[in-house]
Amino acid sequence: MSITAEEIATQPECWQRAAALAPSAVLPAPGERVAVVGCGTSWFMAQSYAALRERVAGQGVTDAFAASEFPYGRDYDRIVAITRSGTTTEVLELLCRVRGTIRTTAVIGDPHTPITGIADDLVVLDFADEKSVVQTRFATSVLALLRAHLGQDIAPAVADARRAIGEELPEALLRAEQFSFLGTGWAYGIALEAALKMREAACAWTEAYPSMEYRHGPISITGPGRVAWAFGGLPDGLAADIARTGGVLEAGRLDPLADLVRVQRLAVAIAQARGLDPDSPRNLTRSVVLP
Ligand code: F1P
Repeated sequence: MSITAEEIATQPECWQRAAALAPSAVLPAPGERVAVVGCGTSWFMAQSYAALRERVAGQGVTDAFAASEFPYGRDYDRIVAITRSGTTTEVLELLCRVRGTIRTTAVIGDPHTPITGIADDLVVLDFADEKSVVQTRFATSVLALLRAHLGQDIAPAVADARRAIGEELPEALLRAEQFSFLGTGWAYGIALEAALKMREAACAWTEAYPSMEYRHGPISITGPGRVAWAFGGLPDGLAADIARTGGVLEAGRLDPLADLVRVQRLAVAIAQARGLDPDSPRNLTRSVVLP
């Protein structure tokens, strides 16, 4: 079994441990104006959290940015930086630049990295850190923590994750040529992460869109042997539109975070079927550290 697959299987326990940190974690209070930043997978978790905090929990303005695209000069009360490694150059540069002007909280996996001396507050999820280059359990544990901190009960998601780990993956998904991942609200960040996971681990052809944007062009890609995978339900009429393309519709019955676990497993399975090693993804390193 690959290390990635082993780490994927530990997610239900990791999510429970992460959620248990919520009461003591230094994270945004209701009403704060917040920017959430990260790179790659961490940026997508930032997008999901931003949508949940502002639009579901009603806790105030919450924007998400790739660390390299942060709009300096905006008036935020706090920046939350998500970074497993604590070494990603763009994140460190951003935190250094705003130091002393905006309060910063770093949610990290490795507590022995430079970020610990730069961020004002730390939330350490070292139990969810990974040997794998490709992120799975750290990212989802961060979102479990943040959801719990917003007052969500993550027990149903944990139960769904157990199902996601135990269930067989459908043959039609294992054989598919292309995947379009869809989601609305916080599930859009999950769709983006699903697409990235499949690219990183399996070099698969994937795309991701807000569900209602999919009709505005991307649906032209879907057809026989190709998959449209919706997280957290489908807007009215979209299932029929996908059926007309002849493509395979995968409409999640699980919590979107747990459905992402199925995508992670699928990425590992497809990588192995293609003779790739999911523990050594092509052209990737654990973090991007620029000179
Ligand atoms: C972020 C990240 C990963 C990606 C790649 C490079 O790392 O972009 O999401 O898979 O391996 O690094 P981090 O800042 O969360 O450590």
